Amino acid sequence: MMTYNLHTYFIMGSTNANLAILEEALQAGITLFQLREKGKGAKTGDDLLQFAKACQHLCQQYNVPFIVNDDVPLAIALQADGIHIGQDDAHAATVRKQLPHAILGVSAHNKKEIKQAVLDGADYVGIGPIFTTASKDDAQQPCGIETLQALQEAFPRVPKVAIGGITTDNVQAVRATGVNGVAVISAISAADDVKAAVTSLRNM
Ligand code: 3NM
Repeated sequence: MMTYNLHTYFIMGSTNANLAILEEALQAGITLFQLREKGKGAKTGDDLLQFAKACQHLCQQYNVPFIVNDDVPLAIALQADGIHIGQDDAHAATVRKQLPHAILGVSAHNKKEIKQAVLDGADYVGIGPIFTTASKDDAQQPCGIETLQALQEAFPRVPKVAIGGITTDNVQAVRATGVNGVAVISAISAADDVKAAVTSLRNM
């Protein structure tokens, strides 16, 4: 498995960003990237394959692992560095078998789901949404910093990335819980200045 760092994890798809934004974010020092191609107008088929390849190529240039959200066949076809799945996606233990050497991330919302993710072979868990998010249609209720803190204390050695509504204004409070990293879509993809946004998120 490729070594990876959850610290400043950028997630995007062609519906909320583009290759220029990804390259700027890579230049500014994101540590991990996830292609999450969802929502109205999402690419499919060969369009998706070509876009994914272009994202992967950029990530390789900056030595940042390339993770695919949800799409196991795409991750296999591209030999992606990792795959991230939610609770409603394919079963984590099955994905672990299909991609034995990939970084495997699993979204989890409570102690039970974290325990199961670890048993299934997850390398890290995504906890969220921490705050209200406009970037995920089917997001659960925000859990807040206190729940994140409690989950961190319950499983201090399980690598965790916090997600959902994280911005330069609240990232400090999120990092103070001791989680390994923060994952964002809009704080980078919708920033007026992508470089400044990544720099702030990294340094806070
Ligand atoms: N997953 P933004 S919240 C992709 O709760 C995703 O598991 C979430 O986007 C979860 O940084 C979310 O713009 C959206 O809030 C994150």
